Amino acid sequence: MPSKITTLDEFIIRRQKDFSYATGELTGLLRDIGVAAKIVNREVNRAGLVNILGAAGEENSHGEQVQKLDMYANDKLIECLQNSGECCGIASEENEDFIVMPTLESKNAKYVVLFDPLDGSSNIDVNISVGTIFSIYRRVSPLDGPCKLEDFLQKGVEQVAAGYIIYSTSTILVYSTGNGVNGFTLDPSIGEFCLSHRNIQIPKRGLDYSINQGYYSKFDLEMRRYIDHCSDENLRLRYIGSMVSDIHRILFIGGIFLYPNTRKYPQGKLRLLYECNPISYLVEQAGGKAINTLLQRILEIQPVELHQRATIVVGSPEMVDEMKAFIQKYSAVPN
Ligand code: AHM
Ligand code: MG
Repeated sequence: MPSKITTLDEFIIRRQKDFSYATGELTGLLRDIGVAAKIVNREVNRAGLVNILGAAGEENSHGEQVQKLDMYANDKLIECLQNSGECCGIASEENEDFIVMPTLESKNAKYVVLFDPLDGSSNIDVNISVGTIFSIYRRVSPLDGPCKLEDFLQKGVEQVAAGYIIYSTSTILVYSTGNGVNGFTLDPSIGEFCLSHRNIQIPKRGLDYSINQGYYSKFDLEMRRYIDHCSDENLRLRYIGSMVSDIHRILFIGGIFLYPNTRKYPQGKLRLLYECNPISYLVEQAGGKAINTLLQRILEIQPVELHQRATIVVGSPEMVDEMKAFIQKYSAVPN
């Protein structure tokens, strides 16, 4: 007899009961994100029809302006989160400043949501998987006023939920509320995310390393030594150039992902709030580790600005520890 399907909505409602203080707001937010993900998924799947439907910046056959997909995803997420009034503010990689949500009289929204609407979006034109990354915090400013910058500049350890959606051969939503990591695959025939990967555990080590090795000569000595070591160990280099996709693979079969400082990006390229923190939270929840190249735990870095960048070394715990030893041995920076 086939086992009963659990939809994302059923799962989050069931999980809500695990939190004695839960009021349903967080549940509502996760559902909003699930709805936005379905809309973005539809559009990502139609991206190949761009010649028929019109390229970004042009008019389509209906005489409407066609948006770039990352801006489209950004708008849809904001729209879905705004409709339910469950959050008091939003910060997006695509917006310079944070957005204060109009407060609904009936609600005293106490969460802020941060996201990268379409990570790796340069890959869309060549049909390579991309993703949406999100992160949720409880506000720290007084409930009776608009949200403030300090609500967004919280350490990653304060996240109450984080996750991503990968738009690939199938569309999968992976999230955690601090009690393990679960994955839900979108069944297009019924339009529902269904529980498909329960309690994801990252293997202690894997056979792959993931880094843009094209920048080898621009990396610091310890990074070059580590890459040489990976090669000596016959590890497989796997780098998609779409962080969500690389992390998704690592969560299931193990491995390590690195985006260190380069000459072009002395602080690293990836954003602390929209990319590094939510991914690090998920990986830690699955039993992995995440540090920067100064050996600080990513989730303990105090953010000072919304679009702050960070270096990152994340993945299977034993591999991150091994990388750490290379930094300790070869880095010119005392740590
Ligand atoms: P984006 O947010 O502008 O898409 O940039 C983030 C992406 C990551 O998904 C990916 O890991 C990285 O940039 C690739 O950068 P690079 O081309 O320098 O290797
Ligand atoms: Mg991004």
